[in-house]
Amino acid sequence: MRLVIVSNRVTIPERSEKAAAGGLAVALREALEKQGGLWFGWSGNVREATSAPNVVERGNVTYAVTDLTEAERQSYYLGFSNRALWPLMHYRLGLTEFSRTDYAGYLAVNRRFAKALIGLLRPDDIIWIHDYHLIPLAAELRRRGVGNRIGYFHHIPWPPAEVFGALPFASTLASTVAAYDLVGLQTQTDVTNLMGCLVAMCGASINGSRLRVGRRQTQVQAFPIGIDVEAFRKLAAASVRSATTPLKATRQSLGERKLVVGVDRLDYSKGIVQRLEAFGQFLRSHPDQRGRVGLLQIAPPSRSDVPEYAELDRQSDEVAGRLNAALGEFDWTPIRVVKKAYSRNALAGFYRRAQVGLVTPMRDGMNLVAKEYVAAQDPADPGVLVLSRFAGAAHQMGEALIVNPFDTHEVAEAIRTALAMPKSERVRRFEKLYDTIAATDIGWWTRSYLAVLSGAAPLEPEIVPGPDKSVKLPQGRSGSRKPPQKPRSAGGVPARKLGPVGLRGSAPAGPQPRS
Ligand code: GDG
Repeated sequence: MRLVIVSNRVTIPERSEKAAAGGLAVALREALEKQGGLWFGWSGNVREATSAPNVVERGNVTYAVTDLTEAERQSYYLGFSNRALWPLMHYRLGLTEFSRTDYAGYLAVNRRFAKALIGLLRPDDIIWIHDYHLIPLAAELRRRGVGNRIGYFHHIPWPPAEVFGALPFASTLASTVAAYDLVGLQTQTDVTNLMGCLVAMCGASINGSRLRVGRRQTQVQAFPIGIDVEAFRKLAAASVRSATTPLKATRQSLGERKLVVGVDRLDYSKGIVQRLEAFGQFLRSHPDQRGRVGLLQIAPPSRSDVPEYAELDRQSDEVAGRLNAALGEFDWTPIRVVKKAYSRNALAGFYRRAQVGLVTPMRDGMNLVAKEYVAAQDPADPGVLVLSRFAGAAHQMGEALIVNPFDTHEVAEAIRTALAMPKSERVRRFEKLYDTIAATDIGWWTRSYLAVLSGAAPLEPEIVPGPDKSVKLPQGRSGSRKPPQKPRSAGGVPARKLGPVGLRGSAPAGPQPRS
């Protein structure tokens, strides 16, 4: 039985590993290589006209990628996904830009992906769809008669109904969630919010972790994503002996000085500007620390075609420049912001060298950097994690110094507390954090999710509701509700019930997140 993963962006790996800046990409590649199967999605390329997917084999993984037209990239990716859904899901209504053309493009690409995927599916495939770009994909597959088990994992937060409801057509989009057999979210808070949206907007009823809309039943559950803890621990331990350029140069340039590290895509959800301000506040409140500690912020650029990201790029330069000018010395630069991606080896080395890991997103689904920082520490002399209470990771990692990223003074004081923390206390906190992330690592996450998906309740021959009649979409895509069709299976083969996918472990093992 094959595993089929679908995600917005698929990078066909080169023979040699390259630096990758996306948490989703890093996590999924690790998961699929262990399991084997098919990975379908956007190639990242833009073409005048789209054609059949390009299929490439790499070991036990088949990659099937399709290009987007420029109009699709604008509406589906940059527009609806990244200017409407991303800010909305991160509770940033002020940044949410809705356009009907973008929404129509988003639905159209999901339809096109569904059509292309159907040609590649086998009747007993188990399908795992990832992230907010593809929320309506299962509804499109079901509409075309796909009866396979289909799961969805939502990597980013899901906001409460009061926030989600600000999106035009919110109830239409929410209703498509009911096409899945299993919906995974990062935390119990996200589960509660999603269920609240479906109850308020689609008249769903809830029975424990099951949600019923019409005749369809969907399991909704938290699966906090993890990292490959053991691999990261080894990388970091090896970095101590590394003679490669960035690490050697860091050792030389820092000398005895302490290091605070931040690693994030350049994204407004990550709180980078607020973090720089907090570090400046820490140096103002504790002048004795000037010259003794520096902040290294690694921030590879991301989505730079979206205006809000270009603005963040400018703003972070401005704030770092202002603070360095006000607080620096001729032989000491307090803040270094480096806007490029480093290898995983180099990152592991930066984490290991840093006395403080500063992970202060304004809102984050999970945040893998928090887990990577802990995995990279020297167990005999570990650093301290300062973690935003609004990161999903805070639900599991209560032994970090938990802060409110909106409170500059609180973050500044947490940096001071972390730098001054006695070794015994650092070791105590580290050991608990390490145990937690090791028990819920990437292998646990994949096994737990797939065990539940493969054992989900039998599918019902039901087509989820189509878009509202009232919805008038541009380009003649009115989305009028069609009568339910008789389900067909993919490729004309009769759909049949699926058994377990033969994965190790049963559902769901290991510690559950604290809510
Ligand atoms: C989404 C959700 C959720 C960063 N810079 C470099 C680099 N990275 C890697 C990190 C980490 C990953 O990127 C970032 O992961 P995050 O979890 O922090 O954030 P998102 O990219 O926003 O991911 C998030 C995640 O999905 C998984 O579900 O946790 O909440 O927003 O692995 O190390 N990697 C390399 N060079 C860099 O310069 N090699």
